[in-house]
Amino acid sequence: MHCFLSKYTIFAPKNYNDFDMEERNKTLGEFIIEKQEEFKYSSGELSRIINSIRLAAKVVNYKVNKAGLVDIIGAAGEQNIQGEDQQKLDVYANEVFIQNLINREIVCGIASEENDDFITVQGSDNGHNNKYVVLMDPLDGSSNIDVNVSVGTIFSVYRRVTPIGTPVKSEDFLQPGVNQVAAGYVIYGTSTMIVYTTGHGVNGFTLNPAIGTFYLSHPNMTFKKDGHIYSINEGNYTHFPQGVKDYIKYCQTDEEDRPYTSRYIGSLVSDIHRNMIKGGIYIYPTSAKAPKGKLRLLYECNPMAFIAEQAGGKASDGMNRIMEIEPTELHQRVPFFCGSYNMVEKAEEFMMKAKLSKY
Ligand code: P6P
Repeated sequence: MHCFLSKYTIFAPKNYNDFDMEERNKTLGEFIIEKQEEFKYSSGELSRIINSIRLAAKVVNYKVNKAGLVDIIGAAGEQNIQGEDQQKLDVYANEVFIQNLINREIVCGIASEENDDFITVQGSDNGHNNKYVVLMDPLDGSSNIDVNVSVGTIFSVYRRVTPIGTPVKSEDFLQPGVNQVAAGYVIYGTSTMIVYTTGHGVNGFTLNPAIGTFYLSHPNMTFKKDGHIYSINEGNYTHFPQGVKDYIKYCQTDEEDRPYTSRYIGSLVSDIHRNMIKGGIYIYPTSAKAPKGKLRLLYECNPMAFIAEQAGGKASDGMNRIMEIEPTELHQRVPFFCGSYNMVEKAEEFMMKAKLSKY
C-alpha cells in the first residue's frame, strides 16, 4: 500500500505535548533568522553573536547542573576524582563564553566581570574588522551554586565607536546603556532559559535538554505596570538611604493593595526574571558595605535595564535612568532599582522626598 506522507502528517510521539511544544514553538535559531532584518545595519554578525551565546549557554548549563555532584567533580580549586584541576565555575563560564565569541570571529572586543581589563580580539587575518563588543557577567550569583540556587549569565552588546580595523579602545566599552544593540541573560534554574532583546521587545527561550534546543516559550515578555513583590536584602536595612527605608515601610504597610510580599533570592537574574513574570521591584541601593551600590553598571545594570525598559518596566539608580548614565570605569558600581514601572516610580518618589527633606 502506498504510504502518503505530507508536512501535515503528524507522528505523535509518546508524549504528544512534547511534540506539540516543539512543533508549535519556533526554535531560537529560527527566531534569529526570522528577525534578522530587524537588526539595524547588521550583516548577520549580531545574529551570530546571539548564536554564539546560545551555544556557550548550553555548555555552561551542562557544567552548572553537574556542579551539585561535588563528590564526583570536587569543590572549586581542588582536584576531582579524575585528578583534573577543578576550575571555579565562574572562571570556567568566563572561558567558555570568551572562547565561543573569539572562535567565531564576530566581535572586536570583550569585557567581563572576571577580567580586570577588556580583551582586544583579532581576527584570523590579524585584523580588527568586526564591529561589535560584548560585555558580560559570565556567572552572576555563582556563590549560590553550592546551595543549589539558580544563577545566571548577563550580556550586553554595543557597536564599536572607534574606527573599524583598529584595536578597540576603552571608549568602545564605556558607552551609555542607550547605545546597546542587544542585551539579555541566561538563567540556569529549574529550566534553562535565554531571555534577550535587540530593541524590539523581549522574548524568552527554554532549553529542551533532551535535544539541546531552545524553544520560544515566552514571547513578548512584559513587566506588569504594578506588582506586589519587593526584592531587597533587608539585612542591610540600618545602612540604607532614608528614601529606601521609607519605601520598604510603605511596602510593608497594611493598606490598599499592601503589604507586598518580600522575595529575595540573592541572584539578580533570578529575582528580576521572577519579577518580570509576576510583577515586582528589585532594589540594590547604596549601603555602608556598598557605598556606591554593589551591582556593576556596564554588564549587570545596563543589560537588565534594557530588558526591563523593552518589557515596559523601568530602571534607575533611584534618581536617574540607568541607561543614560555616562560610564567612567569598566567595573563601576551603581545603585539599582529595576522592575514594574509604577513600583520603581514610587520608590523614586520616596528617594526624592528624603533628599528634599534634608534641605
Ligand atoms: P547580597 C550576586 O553576588 C549579586 O551580584 C546579585 O546576583 C545579587 O542580587 C546580589 O549580588 C546579592 O548581594 O549583598 O544581597 O548578598
